[in-house]
Amino acid sequence: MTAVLSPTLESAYPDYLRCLDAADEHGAIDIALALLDDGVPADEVLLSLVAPAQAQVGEWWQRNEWSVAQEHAATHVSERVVAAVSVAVRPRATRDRVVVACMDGEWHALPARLVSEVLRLDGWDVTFLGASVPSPHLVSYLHRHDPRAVLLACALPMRLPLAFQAIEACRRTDVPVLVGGRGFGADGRWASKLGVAYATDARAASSVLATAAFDSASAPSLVDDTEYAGLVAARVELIDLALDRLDLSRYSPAQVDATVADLGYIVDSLAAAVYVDDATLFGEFVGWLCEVLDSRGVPLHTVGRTFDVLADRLRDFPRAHAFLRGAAVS
Ligand code: B12
Repeated sequence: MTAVLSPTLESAYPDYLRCLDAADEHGAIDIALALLDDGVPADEVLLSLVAPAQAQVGEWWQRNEWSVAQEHAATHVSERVVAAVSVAVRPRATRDRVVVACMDGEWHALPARLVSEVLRLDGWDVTFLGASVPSPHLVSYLHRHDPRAVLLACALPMRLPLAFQAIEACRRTDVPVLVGGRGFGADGRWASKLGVAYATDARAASSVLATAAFDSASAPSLVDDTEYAGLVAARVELIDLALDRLDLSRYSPAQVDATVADLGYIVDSLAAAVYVDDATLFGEFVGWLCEVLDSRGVPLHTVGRTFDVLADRLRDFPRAHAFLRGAAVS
């Protein structure tokens, strides 16, 4: 990924990536603090150094150039950098209280954390609840603290139906909801389908929060969810069916586990695409899946065969059937 950075940041960026690669926590913190000393604003350090470096980490993992362990080590370093920047700057809250949370099942806490810190720098009094907050607990927290708004993060499009449930649960507390994260699509198009206010990043979130009545929600434009409900009900059966048709005799136990997980992602992404009635959600997922599998030496014809098996079973599911038939496996 090519990040567009100011000259000072530009020269620091490769060194920062090297620190992530070496899991060099102190080196990475030194780089971030030196940038602050040089007058680079803290939000710039968070959004133009830490955030693109994390996206780069994701691409290395996606292409199988980095292991999960390397990604975890790098993410830990970035978390420490965010904490160090936050301690160094210590902004004072001058604006209302807002709550930032990852929806249930969402483990990408760092993006939401970056958003929280940048909002703090902009004067908001932020409570960051972290990863995977179960909706009932979030709701009771909102009842108790009655913030100006709750910001919900979703990083994976396949989780959109669950995101909508979390949004609806929060709305019943009368606390305005603002969402963000890659899960809502690059341009937030699936947030508009769900009829919820969306911000592309933390700076945009701050502007939206400053707008009165930003969550005067438009109605969601979801088609009837009978087909989605049918897919959810058939989830286990679909995974079993696809597993039956694969020749797993030469797979190691770890490969079988990974295959089961991938089949779960396929069914969940298909169901999410049906939910928002958008073939591009499934198409983007398939592009990502093919890159992940191809870089790990999995022959892509197995994906094509799996889609045939699922499409055959899902003849009575018009949208799911069309999305499977329209998916380009390459
Ligand atoms: C670190 C990481 C993890 C860590 C997270 C740890 C942590 N403490 O956060 C762990 C190991 C848990 C993880 C798990 C998984 N991950 Co992951 N992960 C990443 C990675 C490398 C970095 C995340 C990050 O910090 N990004 C940096 C932030 C700043 O980027 P950002 O999301 O664009 O955020 C900006 C905006 O979107 C916005 N924003 C974000 N959130 C919010 C919220 C609000 C309210 C607002 C207003 C704005 C906003 O503002 C941010 C700042 O500008 C990303 C790569 C990537 N491109 O992000 C993959 C990535 C998101 N993960 C991915 C995947 C597939 C997974 C797993 C499914 C992997 C697996 N097989 O288990 C699981 C799912 C776990 C789950 N159920 O949540 C894929 C998603 C692919 C896709 N097309 O859906 C990615 C893109 C990697 C890749 N290139 O393939 N992951």
